[in-house]
Amino acid sequence: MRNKYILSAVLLLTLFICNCDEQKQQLNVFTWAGYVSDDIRAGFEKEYGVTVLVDTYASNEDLLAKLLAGATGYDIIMPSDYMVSILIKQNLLAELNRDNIPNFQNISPLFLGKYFDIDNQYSIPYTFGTAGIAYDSAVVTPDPDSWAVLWDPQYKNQFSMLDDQRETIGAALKLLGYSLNTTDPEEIKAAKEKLIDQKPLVKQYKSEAEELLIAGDVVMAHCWSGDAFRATETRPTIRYVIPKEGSSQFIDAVCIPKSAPHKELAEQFINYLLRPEVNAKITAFTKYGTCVPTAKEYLPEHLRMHKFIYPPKEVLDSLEWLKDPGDFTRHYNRAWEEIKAK
Ligand code: N2P
Repeated sequence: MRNKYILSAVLLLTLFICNCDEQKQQLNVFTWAGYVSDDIRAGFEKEYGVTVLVDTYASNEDLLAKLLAGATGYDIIMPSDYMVSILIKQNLLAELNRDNIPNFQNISPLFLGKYFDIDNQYSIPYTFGTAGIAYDSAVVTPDPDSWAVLWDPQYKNQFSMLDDQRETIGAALKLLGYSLNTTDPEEIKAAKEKLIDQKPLVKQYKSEAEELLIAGDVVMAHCWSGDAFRATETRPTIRYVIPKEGSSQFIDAVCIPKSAPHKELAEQFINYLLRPEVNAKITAFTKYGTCVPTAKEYLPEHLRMHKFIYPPKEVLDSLEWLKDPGDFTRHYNRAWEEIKAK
């Protein structure tokens, strides 16, 4: 009799465990490469008893294309500023329930109320950074200070450009002295021609440029600040410059798509990311800036004020935010298609 009891207890327990396992929620994160580390993921999984799956994209336009094509499985996405505006306009984002995100109060006001989501109804800031040129100072001499170095034939096949239409057309626009957000078809045409001229020199268009730099596949890369910073850890001769003609700056945000299967869990994840000690891990891993001032207490000294993250004022003054060009986007799209097709 006693054995019978034990047996049924064991059976019940097994059923219970299996059932829990079946019900284990899965949080699907769609983000940039190198943005969510294993320990951030694992920390949340452990605490919430869920699974976190991370998938990556190379550009904001890739993310948009996926969502417009009807991808519905994602709970968390990380668009940049101008793409947040576009996704809001396309009605693709869910409104955030702040009751589930009490750590919202940890965010510095400096990163809130931006043009792309004035009341932060749909987005919270994740990181910030710039685009520029990473180069191996042991090979590329003298230290470049202009986008023009990416048109120098002596570096043929030794550098990469971002696989990102706004950034890469943006680099050519800046070299020509134009705005990143031009709506003048002539200026777009000039930038397109510049990039078509450059194409025979380019080894690869790749957004995960740190991989090429670390492997030594390129000695120079058009890339984002944090990725350059990460590359320096393996190759200390790598430096990063924001060209004198100016460049882009960005805030990458965390948003929840309207179609998210696990909205509340996604909000809990956002809240977790905003804990100072977790947010510090984001900066320590991504090498992009933190929007949570108290996270700095958990950061090693060299990451608190690093020049890759905090450029000097005169450099900051030369930076532009990418903006949604509205209907004019089709000119950027077409130029990019033509460049890639050449
Ligand atoms: C990180 C890419 C940074 C995203 N690998 C730039 N918005």
